[in-house]
Amino acid sequence: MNERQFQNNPDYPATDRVLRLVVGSHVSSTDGNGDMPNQLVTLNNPEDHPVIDKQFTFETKNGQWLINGVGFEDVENRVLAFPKQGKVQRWELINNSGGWSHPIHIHLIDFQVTKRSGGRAAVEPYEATASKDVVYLGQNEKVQVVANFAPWSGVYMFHCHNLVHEDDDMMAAFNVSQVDLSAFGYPKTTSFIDPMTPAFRSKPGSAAYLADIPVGVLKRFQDLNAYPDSRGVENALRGFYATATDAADVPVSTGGSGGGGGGKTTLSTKTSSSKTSTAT
Ligand SMILES: [Cu+2]
Repeated sequence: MNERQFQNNPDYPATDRVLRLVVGSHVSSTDGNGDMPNQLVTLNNPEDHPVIDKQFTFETKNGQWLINGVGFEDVENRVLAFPKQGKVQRWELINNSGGWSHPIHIHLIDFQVTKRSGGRAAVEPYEATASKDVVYLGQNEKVQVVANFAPWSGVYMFHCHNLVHEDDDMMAAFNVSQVDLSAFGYPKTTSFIDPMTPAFRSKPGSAAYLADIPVGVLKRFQDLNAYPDSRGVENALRGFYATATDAADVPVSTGGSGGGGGGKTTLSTKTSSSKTSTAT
């Protein structure tokens, strides 16, 4: 059964069961509703970057689903890209198969879908008007995506989001190099992805600390005043990354030992640790 005829995807028993949101004409409560903004946010697209930095072919070989011949269990080789923190890269995603398609999900970044050749040979309207973190790589298609690899350094996954494919074993990783934050008083080994960094480590649950959360901790976050000007924060980050020194020689800490200075694992080489730190 394939009544909807979306490429080669069969209809399963609940394919057509989706959540439907119904916008009614009667409003029973306006609690929590702010004013509609006069203008919706403009897309924060990455700068123009025509060079293809990486090509990834999604294929099946010997009963496995692989990316450039690598599966996620191949811990020695699964880090396939090393973008620099805060820099723009263009990736080309390739599917030479006429029998399979792959929804490709890239962690950390929001990307701009800029080109599709082969297959449907066009960027869909819904892709052109939004930032995406999944792109549909259809049969015999090549898709180009452009992204700013920010704001965090560290190791992140990218994979096919078809469960059968990602579980066996169409998943790999990329390692975003760190920038040098020592000018801001952070040791060179500080990684903001590391939950064991002392400044961000969980604290003992004393009564005094718990009492400080609503009046002290939350107020400090509020006083950062980051969200009223998110675009300003993004622009400040871009300005910083434009001149920041790459600190790729500094190992990204996985925090594995629990010690402040320990647990450092070099993940920027091919002999990466199996304890790869990943985002959700
Ligand atoms: Cu797939």
